[in-house]
Amino acid sequence: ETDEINVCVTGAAGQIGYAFLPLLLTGQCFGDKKINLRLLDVPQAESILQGVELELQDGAYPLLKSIKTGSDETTLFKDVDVAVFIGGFPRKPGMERKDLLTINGNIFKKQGQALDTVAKKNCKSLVVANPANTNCLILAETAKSIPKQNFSALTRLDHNRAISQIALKAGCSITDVKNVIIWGNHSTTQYPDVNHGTVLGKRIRQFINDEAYLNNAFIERVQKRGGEVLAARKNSSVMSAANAVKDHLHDWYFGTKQGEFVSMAVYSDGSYGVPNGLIFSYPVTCSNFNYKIVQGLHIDEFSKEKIRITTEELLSEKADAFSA
Ligand code: NAX
Repeated sequence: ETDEINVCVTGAAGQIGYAFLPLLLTGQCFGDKKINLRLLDVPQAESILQGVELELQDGAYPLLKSIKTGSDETTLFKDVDVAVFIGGFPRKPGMERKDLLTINGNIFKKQGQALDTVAKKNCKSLVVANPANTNCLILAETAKSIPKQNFSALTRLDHNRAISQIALKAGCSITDVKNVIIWGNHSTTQYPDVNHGTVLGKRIRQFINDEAYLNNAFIERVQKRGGEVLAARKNSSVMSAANAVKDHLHDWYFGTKQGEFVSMAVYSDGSYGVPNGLIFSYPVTCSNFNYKIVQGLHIDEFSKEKIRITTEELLSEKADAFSA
């Protein structure tokens, strides 16, 4: 156990990267570990990356031990402990989902090969770039020498959105709300589930006492929150996404609190009837940079149907991505 950690951020010239790096470098993910930072982006973004590097110097972060920037995965993934995959190809107007899956699939195959070859074998990966679950699956399937449990995709933003909506509705503070779950895909088919959560120690359904809201408006609002932000801000969710990346890494590394769980999209092991080999958002507990899928939760018929819908979508994304 050294006091340094090698972290690579891809898409580091982009928006989420810009908002995330200050959180990383002020110790909010890995405490007071010194960070050897690697920033990867495409060659066309080289000058922007250099600009980011200048600002990182000007931040005078005591935790920033070294910086490398560039567009070559094999150089930048060398000996990494943690890789955060924010870089990807955005959906353009008129583009089919399948084309998006194929383009990003190729990016994640290339990066998976590099990770497989040069990263540490216990390297942990977090995929943010969309379609996040399927990109992560391709990465995990390509980087075969790294255990599947080391790969995750971000659904923490959805999880945080769900907690926040419940806190607003209940008129209580964020820390009073515990154990909401995001199941499935980071997309509008995700299922935000309140059945196992509490507000001030009382079941969410009892505390809020509004079935119509919890079964409809709440779910839809969380599923479509990205669109709501986009419409209002005329730009995507960046600040909140970066914050969720920080929360995901922090809790994975330092662990979740006793009796509490968070949502992470991870390699499915058949839990809750989800087929093996999907990157699926589950309730997890963490300790020491490991997670466990929470077992034994009772899933009612309403929830089963919601979980089935998001599973179907992930299966079809997988079929499209792997048919290319
Ligand atoms: P930006 O377009 O600002 O940044 C993306 C960056 O990735 C660009 O600098 C681009 O040059 C770079 N890039 C493209 N291909 C690359 C490659 N092969 N290797 C390295 N870098 C590459 O997007 P931003 O707003 O930062 O969003 C980044 C990604 O996060 C998008 O895919 C977005 O859809 C996804 N999101 C995922 C969320 C989640 O909860 N999982 C929420 C927020 C966000 O929508």
